[in-house]
Amino acid sequence: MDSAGAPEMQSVEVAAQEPVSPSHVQTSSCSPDVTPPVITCPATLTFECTYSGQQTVGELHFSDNCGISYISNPPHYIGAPGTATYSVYAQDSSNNTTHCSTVWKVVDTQPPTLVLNGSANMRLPYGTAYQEPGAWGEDGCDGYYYPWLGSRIQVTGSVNPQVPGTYALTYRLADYAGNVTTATRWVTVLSP
Ligand SMILES: [Ca+2]
Ligand SMILES: [Ca+2]
Repeated sequence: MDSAGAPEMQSVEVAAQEPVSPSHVQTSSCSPDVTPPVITCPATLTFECTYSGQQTVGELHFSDNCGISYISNPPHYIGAPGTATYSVYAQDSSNNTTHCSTVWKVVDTQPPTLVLNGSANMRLPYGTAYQEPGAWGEDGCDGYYYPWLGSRIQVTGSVNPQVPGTYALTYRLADYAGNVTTATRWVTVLSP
């Protein structure tokens, strides 16, 4: 048994504790039972990052000559991209244990959401200074950008209220994984 994994056993409430079907039990070798369970994990799992999310290994294959008493399959946080190895372990009714390991890859492949405050098509009276209404964003992995709006959303372009015409302002928001979303605001300076 992996001592580092022991505390996580307390939070398990998954399919792991399903009873073992009678076909898996051979009672003739159960006194005493010295054979640990057999358990198979997926070698690698890939999850899309969700900033508040958790996952378990999912469907496991396990058996024992006498009967499984416990499978640990605690949920793990998938709120940040990265790679980690997690163990699942099984215990039989005679306290023999065995474990298997899965490499978890958490990825962020989804671009953020970017929403403009105010209209995307503004009309500005001639000679009136342009007031930037701003924008906000959020990302399924990184969470909400609002508190750090100024540092995360880049705006390029400018408006000259002394020169009638239509100007494009481009907003760009990148999540920490580098996925990018852009939006454009059109500002028309009216003729005097
Ligand atoms: Ca056994
Ligand atoms: Ca993302």
